[in-house]
Amino acid sequence: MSVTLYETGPSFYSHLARLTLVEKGADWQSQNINIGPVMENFEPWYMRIHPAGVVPALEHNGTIVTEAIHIMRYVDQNFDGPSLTPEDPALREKMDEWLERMNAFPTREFSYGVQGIALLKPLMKRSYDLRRKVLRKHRDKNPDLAERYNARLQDIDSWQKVSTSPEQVEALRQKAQAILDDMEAELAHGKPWLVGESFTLADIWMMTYLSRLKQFGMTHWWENGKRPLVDAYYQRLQARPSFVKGDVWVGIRPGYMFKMLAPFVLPRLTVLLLLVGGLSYGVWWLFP
Ligand SMILES: N[C@@H](CCC(=O)N[C@@H](CS)C(=O)NCC(=O)O)C(=O)O
Repeated sequence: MSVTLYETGPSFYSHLARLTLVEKGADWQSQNINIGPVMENFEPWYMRIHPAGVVPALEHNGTIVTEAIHIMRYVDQNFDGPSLTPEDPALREKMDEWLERMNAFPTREFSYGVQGIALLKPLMKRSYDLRRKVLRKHRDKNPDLAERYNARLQDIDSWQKVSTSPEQVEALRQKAQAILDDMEAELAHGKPWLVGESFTLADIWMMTYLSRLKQFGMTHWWENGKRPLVDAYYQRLQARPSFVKGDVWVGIRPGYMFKMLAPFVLPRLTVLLLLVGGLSYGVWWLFP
């Protein structure tokens, strides 16, 4: 059996796929796709695997599955290991409702929006512009993929529009907290997991969601008695072996970030140093 997950460490949606594979006890290979400024995800070979050029994508014996929510369900249904979907139809419906709701929450816009403060703002603007530049370059060289690249260009416009609008970002903050309120209410039923006695795909989503909020310094939304059931629930989630095995991120890792940025930054830095060196030599030669 061949199972490859195209993913990258810090990516929210990669976490969902990775954790599902880990919870199933699957054997799989990870292929890292650098979604940093080198934008490996926009390269034509990857756009042929994933039409939107995002991670994750799963390849299972020649079948490609994209979209984290589909990958989670696909892995749960097609792989050995404990079921991550409740047997009881009412509970299954509840799990599905949570999954759909979380999938509809624009994590990407929220993530860029809440980080889009002061110093980071110019960097983020540059990151959207860089994406457009790379997408146009690939589109012009690969006419067979033009539709995919154009769709992605439109997507970048709407991503930037939402995540740079203070009103829309504030609305997302409210929405993110409303999710926590409903989680707290759900957990008040006294069950250990979100939809009952057994751990499901919905819990995998929450493990990822709460960790992302932690990464953004938002644990005060549930700690110190603010939402005590969510607090205890997150502790149970963190105690699962998959939390470590699935490599859940709860903060920025400078070493990893350096590796992600290096293929973009180092060649440019080398050219810059050579130019400065050449120029200095020229000045010294002309005006000894
Ligand atoms: N709807 C997609 C979203 C995937 C997504 O947004 N992935 C992000 C990383 S978390 C990505 O690849 N971003 C790179 C980019 O958009 O350029 C899914 O559920 O899989």
